[in-house]
Amino acid sequence: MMNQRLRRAIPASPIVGSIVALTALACGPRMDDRAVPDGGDSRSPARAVAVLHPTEDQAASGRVTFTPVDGGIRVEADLEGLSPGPHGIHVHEYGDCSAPDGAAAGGHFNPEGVPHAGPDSPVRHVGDLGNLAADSAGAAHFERVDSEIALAGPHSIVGRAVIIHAGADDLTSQPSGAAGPRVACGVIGVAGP
Ligand SMILES: [Cu+2]
Ligand SMILES: [Zn+2]
Repeated sequence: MMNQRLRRAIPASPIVGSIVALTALACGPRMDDRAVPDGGDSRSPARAVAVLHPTEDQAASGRVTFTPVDGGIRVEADLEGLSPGPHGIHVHEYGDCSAPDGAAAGGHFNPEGVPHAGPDSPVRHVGDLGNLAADSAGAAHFERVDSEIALAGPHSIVGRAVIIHAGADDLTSQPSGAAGPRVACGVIGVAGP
């Protein structure tokens, strides 16, 4: 309205025309608000979190956080309700924990299409985080700085799922380390401050 009135009042002024054009630019979408061409999001959240719930007939639950640090993403997991010993921990492809056995989360997150391996192997699934160790009470704390996973771009784990397995990941068997059934599942989302 205001712009139209200005144009009518001073129809020949190039200065007003420039101001109108600049105002339109300033009010339009900013570059960093636009989605990147691959449909992802160029902005990295400050932190991501997954709250893990037990699959059917299981008791494992906990929380995993993902925080950007020098050298990668710090992964910190705290679980309880596990059987004592090692348990495979992976990021799986889909953020879907709806199936009773956790199967809807799909296979390991593997955007590069490479074989399964251990977390320190130079070639591995992005989702291959190895094993965490539960104590005699069934509690586990896991911590690792990982250089493959990311919170933005093609290796982004946001919107996917963390799965904990009944057994150990042997870090070699294909396609998923023979870690056994899925005992806990949690969707990875953007964490609050
Ligand atoms: Cu897994
Ligand atoms: Zn894998």
